[in-house]
Amino acid sequence: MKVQRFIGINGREALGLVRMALGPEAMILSNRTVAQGIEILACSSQDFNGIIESTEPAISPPVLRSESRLLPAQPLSTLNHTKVMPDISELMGELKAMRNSLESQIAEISWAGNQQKTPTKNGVLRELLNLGFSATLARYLSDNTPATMNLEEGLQWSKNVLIRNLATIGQEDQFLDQGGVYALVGPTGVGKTTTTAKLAARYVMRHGTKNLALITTDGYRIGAHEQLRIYGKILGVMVHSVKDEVDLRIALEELKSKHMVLIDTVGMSQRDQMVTEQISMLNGTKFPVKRLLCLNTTSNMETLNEVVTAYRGSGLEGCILTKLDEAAVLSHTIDVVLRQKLRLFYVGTGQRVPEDLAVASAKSLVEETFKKLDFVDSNHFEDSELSTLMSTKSAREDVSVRGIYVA
Ligand SMILES: Nc1nc2c(ncn2[C@@H]2O[C@H](COP(=O)(O)OP(=O)(O)O)[C@@H](O)[C@H]2O)c(=O)[nH]1
Ligand SMILES: [Mg+2]
Repeated sequence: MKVQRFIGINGREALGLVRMALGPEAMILSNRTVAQGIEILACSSQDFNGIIESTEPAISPPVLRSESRLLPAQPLSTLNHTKVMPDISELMGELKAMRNSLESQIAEISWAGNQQKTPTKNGVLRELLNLGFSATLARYLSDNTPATMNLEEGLQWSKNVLIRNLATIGQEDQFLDQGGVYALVGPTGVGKTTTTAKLAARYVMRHGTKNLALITTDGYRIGAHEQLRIYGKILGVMVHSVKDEVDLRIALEELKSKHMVLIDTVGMSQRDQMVTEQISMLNGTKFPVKRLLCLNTTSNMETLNEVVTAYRGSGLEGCILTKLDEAAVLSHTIDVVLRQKLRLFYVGTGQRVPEDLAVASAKSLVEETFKKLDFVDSNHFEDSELSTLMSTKSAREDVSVRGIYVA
């Protein structure tokens, strides 16, 4: 039997790799959480059938012949002068692997048993996974789906839970009329400058140019200042450039009479050490700078999670979702925003300034996500695959769903 090992960053990806290599009939032998994600051991169905057939005679005691392939079944004491010195750490490793595998299999069996009794929960889980939600959130919602509901009601219930738990600003006046100092932060190219210009234009339409100021900290890239300066010129709002914390303090002191100050920051990868420095620069002034994280909705879930974790610092005021017009799915973003408990301010729906910006609506975002329910692609899960996916440790032990209210 040719057993192959597949590792994916999550269960979905690992299963996808198995299917791609061994086809839809592949036999999953074990699955467990490893440092890189989820590991699945699998073989093709032909190989598996082969081994079943070849081991059938083993019901009667095997005849031990020296040339036989069954030789390893011999008791250790009869092995020809082979000195067996088991390495203790190797043994411990194997025991641990066996324990993990057993734990997974027991979880798989008990999970499958429970799900058979509750087909609605099973259906909700399958559809949420197919929509692209994380195993953790899908499982949490399906576990809590009232057992009396049918599938349609269960999915509607899940939708309502998601809508209720997504925090938004609701009305735009909560942001534009209250004013304050806001900095748009996030990785390069997510749309910080464009969104700053969109917000500035919205403010000007409501309150005029007099009480608005724009600041840019993007002094690294050639022409980066220019981008915001051009928008500022069109709007008739002055743009101030700052290099460091001292500059920022001076600028904010000068602009303290302004009702709204929008800061466009330099973009940097979430893996860059400078993110921490940027956060402390923004927190270092006596004027409270509220940070709004721009999240690119075309990114995958792992990247979004990493971005939020890196940019969170001592606390984000909220987030702005960008590039909704380019995103094939929104489940990833909703999942991360919900589990990371971020408040949604706006959504960017295109490149046009200022038209392509809307106040975030939890209902529209969730409705849009569920429109893909009938969408069947290569990632579509079958019921038979769910128990494997849901028995992995990562799906069982994640605590990030704890604050989500289902009542
Ligand atoms: N399709 C689309 N493009 C956007 C959106 N927001 C920004 N962009 C584009 O993304 C690119 C990078 O935007 P920019 O504001 O310079 O990103 P920054 O590096 O974060 O400041 C530009 O080409 C923008 O026009 C959006 O909501 N939808
Ligand atoms: Mg920029």
